[in-house]
Amino acid sequence: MACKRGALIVLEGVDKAGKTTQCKKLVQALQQSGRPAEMMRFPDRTTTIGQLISAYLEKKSELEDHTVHLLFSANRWEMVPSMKKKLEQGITLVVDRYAFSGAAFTSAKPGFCLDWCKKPDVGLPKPDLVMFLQLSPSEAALRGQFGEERYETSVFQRAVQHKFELLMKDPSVNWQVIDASQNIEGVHDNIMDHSLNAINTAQNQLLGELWK
Ligand code: NYM
Repeated sequence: MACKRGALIVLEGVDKAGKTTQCKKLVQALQQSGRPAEMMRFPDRTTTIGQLISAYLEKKSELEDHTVHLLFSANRWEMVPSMKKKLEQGITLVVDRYAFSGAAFTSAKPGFCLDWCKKPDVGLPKPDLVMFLQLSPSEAALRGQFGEERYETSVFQRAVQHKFELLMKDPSVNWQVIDASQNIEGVHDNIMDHSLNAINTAQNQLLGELWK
């Protein structure tokens, strides 16, 4: 019998919500419990496309807004063959940001509608679970200054939060909101519970297509 597929698990949220810390802890906990798991992140800055994106985020280059949006999407599509292969091998993928960040960040710019922003990512592997790490702007501010990269201002992050709220209204995606204001272990326990459920359910389901 073919082995059971892994689950595609995504963590989303505004900056400083603790996504990267929680992704690492989740992968470690899954591995320790004997479940094969690997972490991925978008943008993946290691590819040729990812390097263009990275230079843009670091303000070392300028890119037209539609162009960079399509590059973020292309950076996901270029990873699809290896993602599918790993999932088929029974590896659970824990992903730090995905198409939801893509749509939320670009549509927070003037002149972009959410619908256009979602289009390039239609048909990507559909996550079995998307956890949104919820943190109020005032709590995020307590976690220190924003960095120097593009988009790292509180005004822009509020606009992004609003776009995420619109995306979360879509019942075709398995959204779970996680209270990210708890301590690291509390947040982790919550994330682990949801992830174990998703892994069990995904085993018996085909991988879906996002927003299709
Ligand atoms: N970002 C991330 C986008 O604008 N579009 C996308 O599709 C993705 C995946 O890039 N501010 C933005 C969100 C972040 C930045 O930051 C990447 P980090 O710290 O590498 O997650």
